[in-house]
Amino acid sequence: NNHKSAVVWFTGLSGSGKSTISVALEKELYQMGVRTYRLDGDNIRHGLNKNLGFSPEDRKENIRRIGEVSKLMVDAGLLTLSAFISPYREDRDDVRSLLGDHEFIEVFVDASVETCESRDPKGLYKKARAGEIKGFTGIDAPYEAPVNPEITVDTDKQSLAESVAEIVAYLKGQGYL
Ligand code: GGZ
Repeated sequence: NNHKSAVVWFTGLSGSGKSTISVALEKELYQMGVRTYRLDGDNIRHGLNKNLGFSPEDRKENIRRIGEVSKLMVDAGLLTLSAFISPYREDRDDVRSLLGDHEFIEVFVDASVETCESRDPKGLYKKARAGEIKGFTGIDAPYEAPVNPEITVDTDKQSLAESVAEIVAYLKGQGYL
């Protein structure tokens, strides 16, 4: 199938739904015959970036390397799905500059801290509240929401299927698919 390669960059709080949406989107794209690669904490923070933690400097370097890897994936012709908190606007904008506007599609996965905290699939918010994790995004570390993302999905209100459909519609409308 013919598609333009680009990176779909998911940003949002822990528990906002970035991974869930990127997995469901990848399934849908596979059905359409689109060649994809998904980058997330599981294949990046346990490998390439296992020497990095969650200080502002380490998050910056995490996102910088992921940006470079995303660029390689895009050069290889893949529709690349990258799902990281990426809390700093400047770091995301650096990736945008590296890729170029037409190859960087920013998806703001919007959900309130309250919603994410109530989901708390890994119990990390609970630990952060208890002071067992310091510098947790949304609790005692910042999250800078995108100002002008290509796409916003509101997972407080939208279902998973609705969020995926919104992204697919954007990709079709802009000629990526
Ligand atoms: C935020 C943390 C932290 C701190 C560990 N702050 O829900 P998760 O577990 O699976 O997603 C979070 C993941 C964030 O890694 P990223 O590479 O996406 O972060 S960043 O873009 O900011 O570099 C969470 C877990 O790692 N985690 N400690 N202090 N999330």
